[in-house]
Amino acid sequence: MSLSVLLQVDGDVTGKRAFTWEDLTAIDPQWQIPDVSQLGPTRSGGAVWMRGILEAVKVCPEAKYITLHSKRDDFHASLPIDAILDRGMFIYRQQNQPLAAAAGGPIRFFIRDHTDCHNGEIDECANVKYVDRVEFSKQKGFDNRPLDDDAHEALHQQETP
Ligand SMILES: Nc1nc2c(c(=O)[nH]1)N[C@H]1C(S)=C(S)[C@@H](COP(=O)(O)O)O[C@H]1N2
Ligand SMILES: [Mo]
Repeated sequence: MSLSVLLQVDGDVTGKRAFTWEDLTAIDPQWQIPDVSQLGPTRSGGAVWMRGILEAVKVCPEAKYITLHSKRDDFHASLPIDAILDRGMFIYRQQNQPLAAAAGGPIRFFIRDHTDCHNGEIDECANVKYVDRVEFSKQKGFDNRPLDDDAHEALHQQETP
């Protein structure tokens, strides 16, 4: 197991932190989801609820948005915390291994009961893959999800399997 940082968490938090894979596994069991396929048949692996991360970094009460950043392919989504507090999770493991890139790993954000692509703010497009940084802020942060069908189609064309 490596000690490399997988997830940087910053912004309006009092406990800015960098998480290794081991740090994620050490988050309190009450926030761990051993098998996400129990929540929805389309996903597999183990996750940690977003709330566990919020607690670990002590998010400021003024923070209203969570922005999920993927440097790997420059993809970003910014979402209202309240709307997803009980639905957002970070999928980070396959049994005792880090999540594979083919599954959006090492860390993939996932929202239970999301809507279809561009059907509201909490849509399938917000399930950001390869998340390496999470930022909390008072105002909405950077978001470059595709806005229409053409932009969406172009994005999927450039995605590497
Ligand atoms: N990093 C990253 N995450 C991403 C995307 C992307 O291009 N890059 N596409 C988004 C879009 S538009 C959708 S619909 C879903 C698709 O998830 P899937 O490939 O697991 O079906 O991932 C989202 N997460
Ligand atoms: Mo999408």
